[in-house]
Amino acid sequence: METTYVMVKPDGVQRGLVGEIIGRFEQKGLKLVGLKAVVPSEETARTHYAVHAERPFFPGLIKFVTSGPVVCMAWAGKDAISVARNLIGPTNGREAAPGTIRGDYGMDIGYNMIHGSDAPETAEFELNLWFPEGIMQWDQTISRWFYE
Ligand code: IDP
Ligand code: MG
Repeated sequence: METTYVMVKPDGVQRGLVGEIIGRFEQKGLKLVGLKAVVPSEETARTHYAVHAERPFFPGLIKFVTSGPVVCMAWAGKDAISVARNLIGPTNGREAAPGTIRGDYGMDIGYNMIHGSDAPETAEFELNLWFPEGIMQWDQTISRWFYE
C-alpha cells in the first residue's frame, strides 16, 4: 500500500472542479486519508516546488500556487502514486488524453489544476510538508470490493 499527495491548485478551486476531482479519486477506489484547504505560504510553495527553483517559470508558478486556496489531499491504495498520476494525466492539458483530469479540463501547462507526487520519496516529502499534523488511519470496509 502507498499513500500519495494530491493537490487541487488555485485554478481548479476557482473553476469549481474540487468536487469533480475528489469524485474521480473516490470512484477509482483510492482511500481518502487526508483533506484540507489552505492558502499556501510562499515558503511552503517554494519548498514543494524546490526541484524547479532554477526554471524560468518558477516565479510565476509560486505566484500562481499562492494566489488562493488549494485543496490538499492524501490518497492511499495499491500503487497509489502511479494510479493517481494516471488519473491526472501529463503536464500539458492540450496533450493529455481525454479521460484524464488534465485531458478533460485543461488547456495549458501552468494552469493544469492538480498536482500528484511522482515517486515514493517525493510523496513522503510532500505529505510531511503539507500534512505535518499527520494523516488518518481508518478501515475502509468497502475496500474488499476493490481488491481481490
Ligand atoms: P507535473 O505537475 O506534471 O509533475 P512538473 O514538470 O513537475 O509537472 O512541473 C510542476 C508544475 O510546474 C506543473 O504542474 C506546472 O503547473 C508547472 N510547470 C511546469 N512546466 C511549466 C512551464 O513550462 N511553464 C509554466 N508552468 C510550468
Ligand atoms: Mg512533477
